[in-house]
Amino acid sequence: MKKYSEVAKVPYLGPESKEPFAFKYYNPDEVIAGKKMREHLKFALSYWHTLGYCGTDMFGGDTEEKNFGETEPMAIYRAKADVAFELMEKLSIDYYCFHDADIAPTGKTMKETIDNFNTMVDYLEKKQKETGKKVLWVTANNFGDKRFMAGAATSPDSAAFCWAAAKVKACIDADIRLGGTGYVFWGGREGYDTLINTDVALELDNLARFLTMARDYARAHGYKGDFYIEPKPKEPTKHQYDFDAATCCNFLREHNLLGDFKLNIEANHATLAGHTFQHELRMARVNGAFGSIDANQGDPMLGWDTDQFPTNVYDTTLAMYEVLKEGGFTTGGLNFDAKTRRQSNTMEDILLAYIAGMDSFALGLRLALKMIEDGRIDDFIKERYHSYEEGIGKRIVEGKATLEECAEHALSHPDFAVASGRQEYLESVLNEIMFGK
Ligand code: XUL
Ligand code: CO
Repeated sequence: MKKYSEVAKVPYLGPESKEPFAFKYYNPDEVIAGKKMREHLKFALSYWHTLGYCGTDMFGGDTEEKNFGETEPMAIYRAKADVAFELMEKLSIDYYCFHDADIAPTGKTMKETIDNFNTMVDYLEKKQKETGKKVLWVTANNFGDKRFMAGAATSPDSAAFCWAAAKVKACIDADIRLGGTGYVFWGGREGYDTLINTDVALELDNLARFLTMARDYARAHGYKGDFYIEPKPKEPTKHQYDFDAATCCNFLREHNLLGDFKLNIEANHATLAGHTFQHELRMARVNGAFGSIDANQGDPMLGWDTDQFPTNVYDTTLAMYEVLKEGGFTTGGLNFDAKTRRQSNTMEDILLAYIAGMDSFALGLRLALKMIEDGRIDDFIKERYHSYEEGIGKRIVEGKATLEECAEHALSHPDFAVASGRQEYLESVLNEIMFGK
């Protein structure tokens, strides 16, 4: 197998190819359904996993090294940026996403940390100009530092709330400078471990106050993009307030934030909440809150966030079906919030993991288009609800029918049988679409 340094740019060689460092399904400039694949998919590199994570787990330390030959802190972070852009180039990835803490070293004081951050934002801006790569979204790491051990916006200590505000302000400034179209809030420790020490009502109201302040600051400074909440039910806290898509939408609606705020749906967070990835995407869509995707997958045998590169093509197909039904991404895209396994500890593995994830979504896109063109599934759903297109059903949907009228309908009409849902048949149709010739 080739070395990382020997791979200049990963080519598209098609499904017949056996070359490991080649795309089999992702052909970035191929136009399908009126758009280039790179525009349908809007892939993004996650800075934290790709340039930060070194294989540590609960029972053991690093298995790889990501200082890229440097020893001085700022030089290390410049080297990480160089490798990020090199990887995007090799992989034909157009976007990247980062936390403040991913791109620059933490200083001794908040001021020094923000100065380091701004110096690295300058560096990234220069690299963007040289390469044409873009920021998909920025976020603040308001969960790693011990000051956030009890939360950031939902901390019992207002000093932590303000510390978080300083970091979000710097990140919004960076997002605006770098031309990002999204800003993410993942409530890493916005939740609780036990109710016997927690004022839930105050914490939730403070979370809304924090998001409102951030929105108002960003809009006043010319930010035109979307804000996204990223739902996750648990980990690191026992219970996180942004449990799932439906919970987040209710919270955003209650606090008049829906519209400015949408959702960033992560596959592994969906499964931790006891939902499918497609369910979370659908819930975001029906609430008018579909924004962006953190592409990864969990392990059904493990109850934590394993952040694996997505390779389950059923999931990527049904996810891309939701994206296509939504009319595609606007501000959002597919960010690989995914890391290589602890034992996949080389730079070659990072390339191979991205190729696997990108190809799985590219194949998902091709198959989702096939599903829509085939039409049997959409037609079945339409037909299943046809009783709402005429008579009493139509009056119900139009909001004209009363309870008395519906009751009268039941009394004055013959008995009826609900038609079969045909689940097994439809599953076989999906298999035929996915695996048939
Ligand atoms: C954590 C997670 C984060 C967010 C950004 O589970 O998904 O990486 O995407 O803070
Ligand atoms: Co995520």
